[in-house]
Parts: sequence; C-alpha cells; structure tokens
Amino acid sequence: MNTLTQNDFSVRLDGTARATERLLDHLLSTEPLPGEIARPARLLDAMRYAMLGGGKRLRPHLVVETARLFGVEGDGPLRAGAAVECIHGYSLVHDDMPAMDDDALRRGKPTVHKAYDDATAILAGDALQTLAFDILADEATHPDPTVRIDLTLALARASGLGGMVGGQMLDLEAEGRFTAEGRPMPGDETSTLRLQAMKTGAILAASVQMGAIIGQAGVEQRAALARYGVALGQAFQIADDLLDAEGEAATVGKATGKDAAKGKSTLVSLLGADGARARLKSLVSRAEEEMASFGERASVLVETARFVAERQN
Ligand code: GRG
Repeated sequence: MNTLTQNDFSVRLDGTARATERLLDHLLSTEPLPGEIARPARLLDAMRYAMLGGGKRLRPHLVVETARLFGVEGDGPLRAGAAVECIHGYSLVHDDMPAMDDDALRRGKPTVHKAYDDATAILAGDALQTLAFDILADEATHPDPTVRIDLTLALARASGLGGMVGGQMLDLEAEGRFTAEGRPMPGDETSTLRLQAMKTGAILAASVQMGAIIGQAGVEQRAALARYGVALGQAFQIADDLLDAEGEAATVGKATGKDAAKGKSTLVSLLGADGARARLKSLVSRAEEEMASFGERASVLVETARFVAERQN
C-alpha cells in the first residue's frame, strides 16, 4: 500500500531540486579548485546558464531516494546526483546544437548556443562532462575509494560509447528514413527500444544504480532496482514521445512535433498513441511491482514512476 500523498512526493522532489541547485551553484563558482589554473568567465557563465534555474532534477532525485531506501542521506548522494545532472546538462547543451537536434528553446529559454555561440556551447558541454567525474572522484562524495570507483564506472558506462552517446549516434543514423511515398520508414520495436534504452534510459537507470551503490544494496536488491530503473527509463521515453506527439511547446518548454517531422521511430509511431499509453501504464505497474519487496520505504520511488508517466514537461 502506497500511503504517500502527491504533496509528500512534490515536497521530496522539490527538496532535492533545491539542494541540487545550491550544490551546483557552489560547484560552478568563480574560485578555481586545487589543480585548476583559472575559470574563464564566459565559459563558467555558459555552464551556469545551462545548469541553474531549471529542470526537474529527476536524476538527482532518483540517486537521493534510492540511497535513502538504505538509510543513507546527506551530501554523498546529493553530490552523486549533481554529477549525473552535469552529464544530463551537457547532453542537452550538445543535443540542442545545429549539428544535432538544432533547437532554439530549452526549459522555456534560449538554448546555450543561441544565448552564447556554438563554440562556447561545445566547450560548456565538455567541461560539464569532466566536472561530473571530478565530483565523483572527490572524497567529499564518499570516503571509500571503492565506492567512488563504482560510481564513476556506472556513470561512465551509462553515458559513453555503449550508453547515451552511442544511443545518440544510433538516433542520428535512424533519422530521415522515409519511404518512396514520403512516409516515415517503420523501425522495428526491438531496435527502437534498444536505441532509447541507450540514449535516455541508461542515465536514468544509472541514477538508480548509483543510489544502490551508495546504499551498499545487496545483490537481489540491486537486481530489483535495476529492473525498476529499466522500466522507469522506458516509461520516461514513452511519456517524452507522447509529449512530442501531442504536447504544446509552451507547456513542454521545447519544440514539439519533431519526431514525426524527422520520421523517427518511437513507441508512439509503432503502437499508436493509445497503444503507447497502454504500454506506459504497464511499465508503471512493473516498476511498482519491482519495489514491492522494499515495502512502504519505496513509496517515493513508486510515486516517481507515476510522476514520470504523467509529467507534462
Ligand atoms: C548529445 C551526447 C549527446 C547526447 C544526447 C539525452 C540526449 C542524448 C539528448 C537529449 C535530447 C532529448 C530532449 C531527449 C529526450 C529525453 C530527455 C533527456 C528529455 C529531457 O529530460 P528531462 O525531462 O529534462 O529530465 P529537465 O529539463 O527536467 O532536466
């Protein structure tokens, strides 16, 4: 039984969002760290523009709430969550650029390359990526170096060649495949799910995994959380695809209708909107089932799966 109210959930999500904002503000301050020479003002400014004042902070929330499941709270999980958020932020900055998705709007404001310039946006994304691993390597994140290595490996594997960046490559390759009649070339469900698991699912699943690493979860607990993370990632993507197909740019905070225009294969194009909604519902149920063995303690993670499915931006 999930006794958590919507309001309890919002308080938890907002609390982590605020704490993440404060931490990122501190990590992106003008003062160079030991080993750094200087922090160029324009680059720092662009990184702050990309990272502060927006975003649901869903990935830090997943790290924090998963660690909390094992009784671990405080700076460690928050720092690990901020590291994931830096990878997420960098991916959005690069994805919005003309060579990729070519977007002018993100979180309701001009994208980084529009507010600055292309070169600054590339460098801001690069420096956010290295900052993520700087945060994880720092002993303020966890006193045990083995835990820090495990966190680093989890995030590196999820974000690089075989994860998010690899998924972006597959996505670019799949773009613009139309039939002779001008209809989008139908992709198959297996390859679409794999692409999406890499491009967006991997970082969400890694956020859960990182919380489990910090919480020193047992083997079976980790396996259940991994399955929860996969279901959550798929649900997130279907909700995103439905928003792209049916949402208004003003509400979503970015351009919509792009998948259909580019002929992208999504669960919405493959199953239709109603089919995609049915799949979304069953993924939320699966995520809930995976959390059953944790009992009431997992009510925030259960509610998170519902939130992901119902979100409007
Ligand atoms: C360019 C290396 C590189 C990778 C890009 C993740 C990704 C791969 C691109 C992001 C583009 C995009 C809009 C994907 C759809 C899913 C997604 C990540 C949406 C934004 O995530 P939210 O909803 O955003 O968590 P907020 O703004 O709340 O942080």
